Amino acid sequence: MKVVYQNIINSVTSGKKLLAVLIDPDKMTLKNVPSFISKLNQSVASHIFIGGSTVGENATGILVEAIKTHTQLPVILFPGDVNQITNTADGLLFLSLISGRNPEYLIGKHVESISKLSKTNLEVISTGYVLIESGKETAVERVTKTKPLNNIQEIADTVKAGELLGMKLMYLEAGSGAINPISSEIIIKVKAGIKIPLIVGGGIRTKLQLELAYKSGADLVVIGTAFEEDESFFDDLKK
Ligand code: 1GP
Repeated sequence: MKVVYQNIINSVTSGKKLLAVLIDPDKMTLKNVPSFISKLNQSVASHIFIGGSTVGENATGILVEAIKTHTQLPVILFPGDVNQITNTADGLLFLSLISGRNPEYLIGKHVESISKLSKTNLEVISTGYVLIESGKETAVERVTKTKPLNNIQEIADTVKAGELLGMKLMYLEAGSGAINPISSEIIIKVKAGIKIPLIVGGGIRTKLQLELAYKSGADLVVIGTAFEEDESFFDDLKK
């Protein structure tokens, strides 16, 4: 059953905030999966996102299978490339990098992915992906050869254009390990202009920063690096 998106909408409607833990297949060993997921299960995390900028062939499928034997939480692909598509997940963020002007990441990879996607049963969720300036060059910037946005009106207009194009989710990305998370000012401005759920990620390392993102209007926050660097962060986020 394809319920991932509907469940996000239901949470947003009822005012429930969501947290996705991002796992990079390049950085997670299969041996560490049981203990990592056990801590994750005891936290307020509501989703697991899987993806990275440079992941080897087949690594994603094997990792998702292992994770799914330890949790009931939805596992969503957040792919850096077409080779990260695997049928073992529940859904896929079909990301278009609308902050950039590289046709490969606006539509090219999407066309390339169709033969693979059509052999899966994944729930495909159209998502506008907006890279925001955060203090240092990020992997997304390097891989996609696009520049992040820093003008607040341009950010808000980009997001609105994505919504009007029919995108179902909007993802404000500061980049993995960003020095500065997306500012409250940007989140507030963007949220005021759209009706679709807003995802915010990049550089969030503390409970305070997480709560600030929620307060500013993020519906779903994504955190990866903070858990990679120190799994005891799960203790701050217990159910
Ligand atoms: C990266 O937004 C995600 O794509 C999460 O970022 O790793 O900095 O938490 P962090």
